[in-house]
Amino acid sequence: MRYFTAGESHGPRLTAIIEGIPSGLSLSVADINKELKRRQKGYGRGARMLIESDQIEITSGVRHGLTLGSPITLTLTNKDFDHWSEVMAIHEIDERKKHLRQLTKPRPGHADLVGGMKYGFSDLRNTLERSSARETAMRVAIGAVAKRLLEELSITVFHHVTVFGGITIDLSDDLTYQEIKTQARQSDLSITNPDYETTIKDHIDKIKKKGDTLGGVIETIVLGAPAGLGSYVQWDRKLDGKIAQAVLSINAFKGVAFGLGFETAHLTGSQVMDEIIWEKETGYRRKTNRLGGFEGGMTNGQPLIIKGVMKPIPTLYKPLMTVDIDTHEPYKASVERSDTTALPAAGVVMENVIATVLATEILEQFSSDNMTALKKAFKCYQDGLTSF
Ligand code: EPS
Repeated sequence: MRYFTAGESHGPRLTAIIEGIPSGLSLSVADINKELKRRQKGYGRGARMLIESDQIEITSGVRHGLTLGSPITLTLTNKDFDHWSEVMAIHEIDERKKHLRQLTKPRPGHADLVGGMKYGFSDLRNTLERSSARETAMRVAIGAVAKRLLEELSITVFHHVTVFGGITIDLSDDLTYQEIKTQARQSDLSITNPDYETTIKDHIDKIKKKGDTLGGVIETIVLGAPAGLGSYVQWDRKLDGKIAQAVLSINAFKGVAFGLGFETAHLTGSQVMDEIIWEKETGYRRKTNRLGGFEGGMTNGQPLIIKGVMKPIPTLYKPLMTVDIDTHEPYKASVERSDTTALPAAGVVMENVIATVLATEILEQFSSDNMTALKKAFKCYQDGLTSF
């Protein structure tokens, strides 16, 4: 399975082509739209989300509700393009209008300056438009297709926010995975403890008034992944490495960790490893899951626990200092309409990029042209694990 995304934030539309999904997977516009809708929610977003109501169009690869095994084309219209049709016109425009929404004061922390230096732009909007997190809408759409495939194999992916703008959410030890999933989904902060809702929302409101932004930590959990996805035999086949790359490719993500992650630096080996047990019905299991479901770059059959840290959004209404690229004079950075925080939305993106990596890995390991063959190969492999 492979894919590409294309499209600028305020351009006419976003597009993706996915190749390698087997035939016979049930897939509808509604399957994708429900994920897109989740990404648009969340407390702290800016006005853009009031303009967009993302609705996918599938223009190839699906017939009568089932995939054909041929490339799947997805398109998403940017409604906001109606307000940007001249600024983002594909055709030549009047020289006098080229300054419309021109960006010459790069925002620290964004791709603006380096992108401009690298591609030789006098208008940094040329960088901003593609580096914008708008692109993640399409990665969620692709992930929704991947999730459909994973669902057929009884693998589920969900997330919750564990640190919101510096506030750590105490997680009750008694919460089941199902409760984590449903509680986070009910919360517009993606948190599992309602006691924190008011405090965090007040915090977001205060930060917004100050013209500043917030980041945090998101934990994504995968249930149902069998042992042995990925491989230790070559560096680039390690699945935790592939997931780390995908998570770090999400706009504003600065770190990723598995299980106890960075905490392991403060612990001894006996406090970190997961003891092995065996039972006839289930085969091998672990007493604990401190390593987050990975050993030797392979899944070990435990739930996958993946944490990602998102920096605060770099577009600030109270801007930091920068340098104007026309004059080289110090200036306040450009102020673009933006969000105070997009942490809950980023959680949906994180779920979906991880789902995409897992689906890709499964299709590599159990290469199948149709879903019946895939399910059979997958089941046979799982049976082999239980009887090992
Ligand atoms: C973004 C800036 C804002 C966000 C945008 C990401 O867009 P605008 O400049 O149009 O207000 O709303 O996110 C989305 C459009 C989206 O769909 O998530 C940025 O600079 O990254």
